[in-house]
Amino acid sequence: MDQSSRYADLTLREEDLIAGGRHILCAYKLKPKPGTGFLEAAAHFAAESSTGTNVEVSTTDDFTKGVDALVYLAEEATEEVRIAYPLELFDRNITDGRMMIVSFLTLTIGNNQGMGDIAHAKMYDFHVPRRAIELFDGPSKNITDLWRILGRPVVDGGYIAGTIIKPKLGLRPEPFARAAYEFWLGGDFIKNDEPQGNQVFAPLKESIPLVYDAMKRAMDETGEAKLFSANITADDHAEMIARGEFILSAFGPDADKVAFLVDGFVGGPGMVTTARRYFPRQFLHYHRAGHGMVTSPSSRRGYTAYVLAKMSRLQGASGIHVGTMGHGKMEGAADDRGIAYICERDRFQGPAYFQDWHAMPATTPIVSGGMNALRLPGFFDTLGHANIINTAGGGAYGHLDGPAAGARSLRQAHSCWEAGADPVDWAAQHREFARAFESFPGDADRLFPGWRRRLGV
Ligand code: RUB
Repeated sequence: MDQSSRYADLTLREEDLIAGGRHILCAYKLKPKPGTGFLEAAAHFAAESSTGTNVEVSTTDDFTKGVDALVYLAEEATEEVRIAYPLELFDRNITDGRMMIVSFLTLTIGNNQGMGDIAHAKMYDFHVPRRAIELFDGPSKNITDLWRILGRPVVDGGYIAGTIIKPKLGLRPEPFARAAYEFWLGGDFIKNDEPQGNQVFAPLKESIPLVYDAMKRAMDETGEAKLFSANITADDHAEMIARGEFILSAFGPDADKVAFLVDGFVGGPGMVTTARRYFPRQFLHYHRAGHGMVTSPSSRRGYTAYVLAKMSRLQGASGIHVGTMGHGKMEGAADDRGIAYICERDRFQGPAYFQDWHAMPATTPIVSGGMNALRLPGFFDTLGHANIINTAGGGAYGHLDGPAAGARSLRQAHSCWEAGADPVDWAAQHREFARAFESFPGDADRLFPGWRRRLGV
């Protein structure tokens, strides 16, 4: 059944929809299955994503038609489909009238993902009007709060050198805490790797007090504040809260130095909001393991990493992983910069829509995945600044001289970039950075040919 007479209105102008402020707009790349017309498929997609189904139903009335999602742009040659969703369609909390990302997803990227007449469709951008921004929690904390704790300027406070405790799994509480202590001697921020929680060989109630002890010793020795991002991911929100409360009480007077890590993609929006609402005074660290199954450019379904990051800011992530823009081990390229910019800027022109955040606080880009000191200067060039949290697991624990040296090599890489210096010249004057060349010789050969001769290695 062709529903385009009801679910498409190509006379609607995007600038009017944005100025009206009554719709969420979504941009997709969509391909119908053979035998279905492009506009027909797009209209069916909009119907399934709002008030309709594949047939007319007798219960539809005039009010219903007033909240239809409408295709307002359909361009077969570019597979471009844009849909306007009236704000009224989206579910609201009974407790406080606020909007929820789960409802946004259920409608805009829900049943429409499995339709028989659609070969594939992927959302690559969306626009939220000011009213919707008012109705989402947004971040309560971000890098500004971490800079304050670290005693830095609260504007442009700079690079936060971090790591992920490695190995990913298999450390018992004492070696785990020792690994944390050693990194903190040279760096700022440590996160649990995302599978680390309450394994039988490393019970959380044993590990966390030892980690706090390690933090205190490292703070005493360095005279610097330190930060720990503790994983509270769990299926059950009561378990998340129990973990969070235990961790806060274990860190006692230094609980402000604790962030909570949640695996927001596999755990879903409910998990993120549990952390955001129950622990609004902690930095909410959104880890996105698993996202590649939908966000990868090889996937023609789901949504992009840009969309994921933008949703995370609405939900209230203090920071989210934004990839490494082609410099690390995970999939990515230089034009992924927008993933960081939509999180951190007040306004940004995305791939389809210009978004004004109307002063919603920023979400901090977290840069992670295969990073080490040698890769950082190039990364900062690509991003254009260094106001990020970087977690380098292998890049710290894989340093030949151990994690404290690994951490220092990261800081030296940052100061090299800040000084605009040639990295090999910088290495000649900075031992830990130089030893990073020997620790990661494959990267050194690729990025800095001739380094062995110049450093006399
Ligand atoms: C990093 C690591 C992180 C990834 C996730 O370890 O395993 O979980 O960063 O990817 P290492 P992303 O530093 O040893 O590579 O940050 O792209 O979501």
